[in-house]
This record gives sequence, structure tokens and C-alpha cells, in this order.
Amino acid sequence: MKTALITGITGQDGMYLAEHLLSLGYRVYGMIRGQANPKRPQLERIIPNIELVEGDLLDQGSLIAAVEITGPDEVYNLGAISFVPLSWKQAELTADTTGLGVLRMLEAIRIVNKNIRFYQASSSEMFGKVRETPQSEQTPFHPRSPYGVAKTYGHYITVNYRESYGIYAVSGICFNHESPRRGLEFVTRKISNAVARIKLGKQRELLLGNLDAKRDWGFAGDYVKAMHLMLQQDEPEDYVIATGKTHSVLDFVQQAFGRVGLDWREYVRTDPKFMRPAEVELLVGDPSKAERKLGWRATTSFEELVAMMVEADLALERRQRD
Ligand code: NAP
Ligand code: G4F
Repeated sequence: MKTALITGITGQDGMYLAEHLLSLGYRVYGMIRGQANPKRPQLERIIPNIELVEGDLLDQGSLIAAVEITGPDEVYNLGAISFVPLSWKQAELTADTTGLGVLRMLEAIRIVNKNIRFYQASSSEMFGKVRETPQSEQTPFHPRSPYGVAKTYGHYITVNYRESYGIYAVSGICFNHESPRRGLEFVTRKISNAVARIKLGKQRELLLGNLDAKRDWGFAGDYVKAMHLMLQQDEPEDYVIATGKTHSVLDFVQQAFGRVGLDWREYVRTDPKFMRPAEVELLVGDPSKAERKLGWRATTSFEELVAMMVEADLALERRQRD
């Protein structure tokens, strides 16, 4: 039986990855932070077989202890400040958590056991102001937010520990992936939840920022399978994980409102407060390396993803009173 340690266990990807690894027969430890993390009870209810260990990406000693206590074969570093707008407001915390947190986990592995395989959650945000389309493993980075800059540091320090110490350390350069578990602050879930609430008469309008931005949106449940596959190869390499298709925020809006038979123009307004100091206008990934070498491909279409999220939010909002 293999053992995995996952940081970011309370997040969207952490939960899907834990479920996937448990289904493969892994022993799964999730690293949880804080003295009374409010997400802990829900996590333990949804994934009863998860084992939790305390630790924080800001605390080197806690990471060394977490790795020593759990004795993992594989570490998946999914923990981060992951919301791009927050990274302008708390740039230093983002650099510390999303950037230096990667270094601290790599140091824990180097000190405790260099044979542990390491996955880093890199991001298409590193491409930022894109130099070419579609974006592949060879596309140069030009991050546009403190988050993107921090992820770029995390990406290169992972390459560096692979090259310096021979650690099996890899990055998945994941494009946007969503699900009913996506945080309400991200645009897809903000839209799907608002559509459900408007349909049920609980909300009157939806305020959004840039409707023209384009993203390569996939389903998180598909993407965590690629993360696992990346740690099962003979050679450690980085991979772009994407669907290869792009849609605008407006496409998502139209699809989501259409799903419940409403005309989006009656409900959606733009508000400058949701515009960003520097925007990433277009992302679309080239997943051909992952398809060729990992045998991985996204299986959920854009239309299926929108439908899944709207239906889940309708069910959730019907259960909740306000
Ligand atoms: P998410 O839902 O925002 O989850 C972030 C996780 O990081 C939470 O579990 C959070 O724990 C944890 N965390 C925050 N600060 C921490 C700290 N100081 N120490 C330890 N853990 C900390 O993110 P996600 O969507 O699952 O994404 C997973 C990873 O993939 C992130 O690194 C993200 O940047 C990256 N990524 C995501 C996408 C995407 O489209 N989803 C695409 C590319 C890359 P708390 O509950 O305690 O706050
Ligand atoms: O959903 P978003 O906040 O995701 P964003 O910024 O693309 O970042 C996500 O994907 C990255 C991978 O590329 C991850 F690394 C990162 O951790 C995160 O998971 O915004 C998507 C787009 C942006 O262009 C934004 O300007 O939607 C636009 N948008 C328009 N109105 C909005 C809104 N975004 C949010 N969050 N809220 C709005 O009201």
C-alpha cells in the first residue's frame, strides 16, 4: 500500500485527489492548518477514510514533522493562496505561502527522505500575458499577478530541486478546473450559484467584472487523475494539463443561464470593482504531451461542466433556506 501526503486537503483539488487515491488503495494523509480549522468536520464527513496531520506551509518545522510522521511515498503540494485578486491585496503572504511554501516542502523532503516523489500544483497563470497560443510546456512565462509570480517561483524551485538533488519532483501546469466544490469566489461557481439562486427567487442580479476574459475550463475530477499519473512515470517531467478549448466568461454566463431557461441580459451587470489591475486575457492549453505520455485527456466537456455546476447549486440552494 502506498502512502500519500496532500497539502491543501480542504480545497477543491485536495478533496478530489484524496478520493481518487483512496479508490486506488492508497493510505492518504491530508495536511490541515490552524487550531480549529472550520472545514475539518465537513472534510471528515465527506471523506471518512482520510487521516489528518497538522502543518502549515509557512512553518518549516511543521512540514518536516508532517513528512516524518506520515512517511509518504508521494507528496502532492496543493496548498496555496489560490485566489488571484487576493494576491494583489496580500502580495507578501501570497509570495510566502504560494511561492516559498514550495521551497519549504521541498526542503522537508530533502531533509527527511529524498526518495519521496513530489507533485507541485503549477498554474497556467504563469503564462499570463501569453507569448503564444496554445500554451505548451515550452511557452515562456509572463505572469500578471503576484499569485502568478509566486507560482512561477514554485515552478522553478521544483525544477531546481529535481536538477540539484535528483528528487523526483514535477509540476503539473494546470489550466482552470472547476466543479461543484469550487470556492464561491471564483467566477464559474459565482455564476452557477447565482443562476441557481436567481432561478429560485433568492437573488435578483449578478455583478461581474471582465466578461471577455477567456479560459480553458475543465473538470477538477479529471485533473487530479493527471496529478497522480505524473508521479508514476519512469522520468520526472512537467506537463500541461488542459482541455485544449477556450471559452469567455460571457460564454459561461450564457450557458449557465440558458440551462435554467433564463435570459442572462436581465440579471447580469458589470461592476468595476471586479476588474483586475492586470488581466490575463486568454488561456488555452496544449495538452498533447499529457495525452501522448500519460495517456490522459479531459473527459468532461464545457457544456457538461456548466450543467454539472448549475444542477449541483440548484440542489444545494433548494436544501438551504435563505
Ligand atoms: P483552493 O480550493 O483554494 O484550496 C487551497 C488550499 O490551500 C486550501 O486547502 C487551504 O487551506 C490551503 N492553504 C492555504 N494557505 C495554506 C497554508 N499556509 N498552509 C497550508 N495550506 C494552506 O485551491 P484548488 O482550486 O483546490 O487548487 C489547488 C492548487 O492548485 C492550488 O495550489 C492552486 O493554486 C493550484 N491551481 C489551481 C487551479 C484551478 O483551476 N483550480 C489551476 C492551476 C493551479 P485552508 O482551508 O486552511 O485555507
Ligand atoms: O475564476 P477566476 O477568479 O480564476 P483565475 O483568475 O483564472 O484563476 C484560477 O485559475 C488559475 C489557473 O489559470 C489558478 F491558478 C488560480 O488558482 C485560480 O484557480 O477568474 C477567471 C476570469 C478572470 O479573467 C476574471 O477577471 O474571470 C474574470 N472575472 C470576471 N468577473 C471574474 C469575475 N473573476 C472573479 N473571480 N469574479 C468575478 O466577478
